[in-house]
Amino acid sequence: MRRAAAMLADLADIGRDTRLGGYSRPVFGGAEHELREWFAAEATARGLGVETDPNGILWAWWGDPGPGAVITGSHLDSVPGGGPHDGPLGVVSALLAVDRMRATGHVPQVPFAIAVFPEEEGSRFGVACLGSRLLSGSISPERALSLKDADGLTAAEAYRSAGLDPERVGPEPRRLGQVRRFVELHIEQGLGQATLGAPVAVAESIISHGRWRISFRGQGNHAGTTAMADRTDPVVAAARTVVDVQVIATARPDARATVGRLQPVPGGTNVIASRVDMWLDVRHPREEVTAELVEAIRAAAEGNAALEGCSAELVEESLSPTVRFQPALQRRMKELLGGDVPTLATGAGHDAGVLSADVETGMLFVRNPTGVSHAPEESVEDDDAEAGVKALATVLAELTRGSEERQIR
Ligand code: HGY
Ligand code: MN
Ligand code: MN
Repeated sequence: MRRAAAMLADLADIGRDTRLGGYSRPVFGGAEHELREWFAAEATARGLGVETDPNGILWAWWGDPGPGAVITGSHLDSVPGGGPHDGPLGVVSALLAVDRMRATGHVPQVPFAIAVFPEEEGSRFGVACLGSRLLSGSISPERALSLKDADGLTAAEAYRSAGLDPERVGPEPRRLGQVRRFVELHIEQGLGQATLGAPVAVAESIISHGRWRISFRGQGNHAGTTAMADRTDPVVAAARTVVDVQVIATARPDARATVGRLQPVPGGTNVIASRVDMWLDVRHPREEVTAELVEAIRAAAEGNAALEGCSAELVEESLSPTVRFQPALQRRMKELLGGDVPTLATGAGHDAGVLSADVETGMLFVRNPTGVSHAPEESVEDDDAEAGVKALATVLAELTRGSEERQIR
C-alpha cells in the first residue's frame, strides 16, 4: 500500500515557488492544472470515473453517481508560498483511503466520489471556496465570473483558458442534491493536536471569517518636491490602520485580524502613492463580533484617512458564517476512531464549511507538529499522515456500508 508521504513526494516539484519558498499553485494556473491532471490519472488508475463539472470541480466516482452519495476530497490550489499539505493532504488521503477500502474487499453500497474543489484559497480571485460557493449557489455566477486576478484577468477568462464554458458556471442543485455526506481530511492549521498528542482529530466548528478590501485614496506626487505639510499620502493612513487592526483585534478575546496584502499605487520609490489597496482578514467564533471588529476597523481607517486629507472605502469581498459540523456525524466518527479522538474548533475555512449548509459535513484533522500553515514550513509527520488515511478509510467504509442509516442519529 502506498504511503501518503510517498504520494505527496510525487507532487513535491509541482508549483514550487523559488522566490517565496513553498508552493504557489493559483487556480487554473499551470501548477494547479498539472495537479488536476495528476489527480485524474491517479483516480482513473483506480477505476474511478472522473468528470469535471461546469464549475471546475473534479468528481472521481467509485461506481455510478446517484442520490445519497458520500463524498470526500479537498483542494489542490494554494496560497502564495504555501505549504505542501494544505489541500493536497486531503486529496492524497482520499485516493489512499480508496486503496485501503478496496484492500479489505469493501465496495461502497451508496454512490461515492472524491471531489477536488477549485479556488479554495481564493488566492487568485479573492473569494475563498469559489468552487463550492458556485456549486451551492452562495455566490452568483455573474459576481464570480467578473472577479479579477492581479493581472486584471477575469475569472470568466480563466475558466475559458481552462477549457470550461463560463456560460455554464453556476449553482448545480441536482448534483448537490445527490450528495448526502461530505467528509474532508485536512492538515490541522494550529497546535491543538500537537498539544493534545493526538495524530487525528474530528472537527467541531469553523469560526466566522471574511475578507474586506480597504482602498485609501490621496494625491500622487513627487517624493522630492512635495513638502511634508503639502501631502495627502494614503500610505501613511494605511500604515496607521494596520497598527489599529492589531490593537482592535488584540483587545478582543478570540478575535483574529490580519493585513497580509497591501498594494500602493503606482508603487514607485520616488513617488507619493495616489492610492493604497489593503486587504483585511477578520475572524471570530461569533459572527456578530466579526461584524463589530470590521466596523471598528472601518472607523479607524476613515479617521486615519481624514488625518491625511485622504479618503478610505471598505468593501466586503467574502464572508463565511460560523459553521458547526453535524453533531451526529461527529459522534459517529469519534466512535469509529476510538472515543479518545479529540474534537477541535478551527480558525481555518474549508469547502466542507461552505457545503455544510446543504450537506451533512464533517472533517478529520491530521496533526501539524509546528502548527504553522500558509507558509513553506508547514509539515506533517509521515506516521501521522498514515493515521489520517486509516481514519478516513474507516469513516468512509462505514458511511458507504449502506446499512449505516440506522446508526447515525
Ligand atoms: O483562509 C483559510 O482559512 C483557508 O486556509 N482557506
Ligand atoms: Mn485548505
Ligand atoms: Mn489554506
